[in-house]
Amino acid sequence: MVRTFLLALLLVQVLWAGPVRTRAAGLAGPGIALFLPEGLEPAPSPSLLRAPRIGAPLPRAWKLRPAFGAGGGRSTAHLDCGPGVDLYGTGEVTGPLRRNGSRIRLWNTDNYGYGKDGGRRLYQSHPWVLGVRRDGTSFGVLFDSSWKAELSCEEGVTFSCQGPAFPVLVIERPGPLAVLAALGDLTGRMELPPLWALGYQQCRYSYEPEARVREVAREFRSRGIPCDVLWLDIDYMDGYRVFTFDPAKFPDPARLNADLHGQGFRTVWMIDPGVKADSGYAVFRSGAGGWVKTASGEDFQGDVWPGACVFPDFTRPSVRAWWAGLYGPFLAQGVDGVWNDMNEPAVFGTPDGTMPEDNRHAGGDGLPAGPHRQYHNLYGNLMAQATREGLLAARPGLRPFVLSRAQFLGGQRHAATWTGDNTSTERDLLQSIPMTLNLGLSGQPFNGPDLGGYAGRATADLWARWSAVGAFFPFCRGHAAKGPQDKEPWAFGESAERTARIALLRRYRLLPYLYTCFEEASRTGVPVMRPLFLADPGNPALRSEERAFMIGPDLLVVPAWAQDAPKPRGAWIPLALVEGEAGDPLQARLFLRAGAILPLGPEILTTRDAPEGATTLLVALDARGRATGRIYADAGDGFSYRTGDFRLATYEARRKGRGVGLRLAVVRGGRPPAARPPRVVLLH
Ligand code: NBV
Repeated sequence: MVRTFLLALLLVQVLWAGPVRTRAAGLAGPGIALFLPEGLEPAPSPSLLRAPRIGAPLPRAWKLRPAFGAGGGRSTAHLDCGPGVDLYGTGEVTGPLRRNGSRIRLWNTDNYGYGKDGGRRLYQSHPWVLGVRRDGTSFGVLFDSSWKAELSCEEGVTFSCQGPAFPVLVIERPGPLAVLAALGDLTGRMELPPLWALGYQQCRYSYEPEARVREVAREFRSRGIPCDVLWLDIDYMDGYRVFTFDPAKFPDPARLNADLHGQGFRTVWMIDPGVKADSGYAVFRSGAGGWVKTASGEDFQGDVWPGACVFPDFTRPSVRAWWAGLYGPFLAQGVDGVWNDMNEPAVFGTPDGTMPEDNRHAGGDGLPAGPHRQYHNLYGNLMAQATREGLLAARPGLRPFVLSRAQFLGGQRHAATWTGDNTSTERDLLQSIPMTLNLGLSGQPFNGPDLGGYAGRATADLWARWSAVGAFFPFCRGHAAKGPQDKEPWAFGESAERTARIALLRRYRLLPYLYTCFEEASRTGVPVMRPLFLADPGNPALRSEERAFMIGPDLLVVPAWAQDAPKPRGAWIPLALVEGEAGDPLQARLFLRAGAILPLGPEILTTRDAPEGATTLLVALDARGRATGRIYADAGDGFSYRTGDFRLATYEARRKGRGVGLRLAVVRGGRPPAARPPRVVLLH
């Protein structure tokens, strides 16, 4: 009923909007069309790396052309995609993988338990749709506007925003992977993360005081459960003042970090955007003049954790530089990574949980001054950008790791992300897979949900099943809300603990492959975690599969509850990686594509102990008795890889009698191979 009403409302909006002529249309690159409506003011793009320009006329046969409209304070664009098209992307969304028939709101929202607005608006906005036709040929549509908007995949694709006219880009490619690579060209790619960020991460709201953090660290090591990162949530701060430490609960953060480093852990600490309005607080004093303003020009104040707060105006280059500078002394405490939360921005006690839409941002460096309605969706992105720049300035020799809750299309350039405050329910376990997949199909490869569910109580069974499959998500972090229930791997009894240990050991064995997939994503923009249809775009039976998924091109992950899932074309060979996995009914089934070579490492508890490259190459020969595989290795951190200090090796295997012969076919990069060559194991 409500849905029908809202659909009618959207249609009315679109119909009321009178047509607007396309002022110019042409090719901005091979297979990339740019459409500019009448009335478009020149403005920098919120998500593109470079302003696109029309360089050649649009081919006559070009099919997908937006119809622009305007009226009632809205600007719209509608594309008729033709019959038989499957739609994906649209960013961080609840609901099915296949987006046909869905409608979302692009207005970054702190959405606890995905309860607000039926979860149709979450923490991030991606005005982007990927379309796959029956024959597998594909297109992408990018609506280049950050204004408050709605995106509908109900009848074709419609974007309707409460802002001025905007450009539309349409990418045409022979398949969906090529569309995603083009999206990466346009909006930028994730920078290669440090290897440690691919390990398992354990979080809680909040581990406090520091003795509790040490206890969690000890448990991981004594129980032999892999873990690389411990997270410090908001309660480490002194009265929730960002860039401070509670003197009683965390008297010596540098010592704590050093001790954890000694045990092979890294730490990530939270920094929120709200700065306590407190004249005795150095960050408040030093940021004076840089806060977001009300419509009447005062500093806007809103309540968050510390009470009354001001909010840095991250649209201003000088404010981003000031914010970046705050990280120097903070990181000097041995902090490894930073977590930006609440940056939609969330503001308590307001009608919509954020600041007024007519608040003012000053802009700068080409960004025009504008109302919050224009910059709301970019706020988290600009904050993450400043954070990343701060980490880089403080430690120019190390790869920054930043996690940001709010983001916008192109946000992968600055930070990884997670899907916010999900719940410990079957619903959120199941939908965490299509959510992670659709973020990957929207340009963000480094993401995942709170494993086990954040809010509410988890049963041992739900938590164990989630860890069994979550071990394969690109961002792999267990987290839990404040409250009575602990959700560490040992909190649910022996059997769930065993399931988590096996699942995480599998992940750690797969690190050489996972790192190779991350490197590819950072270079080309293709996702790490992929829906099955990317491996076989011509097969319509795969288009809605949202239980089973792939890691990279070769590894198929079938959750225990999805044994009937279809498989992409070709033969798929079952894999065993860790002792005990076959006897655990909750483990996902893993399959290697026949024709692939999978690089593996040993069972380890932290990436600090990871040998470089692979210790084993698992070979799955195809029907012709051949297989190929690639493995990327470098120093695991730092930037020497940019000047050739890496090794990207392509191996080729061939059947030889009853065994297999392996050949190093191509090597890129100047890094020498590991001293010990990998063991070659033929899969049958
Ligand atoms: O900082 C506390 C939490 C955090 O644990 C969670 O991951 C974020 O999504 N944060 C939200 C603020 C309040 C949550 C109720």
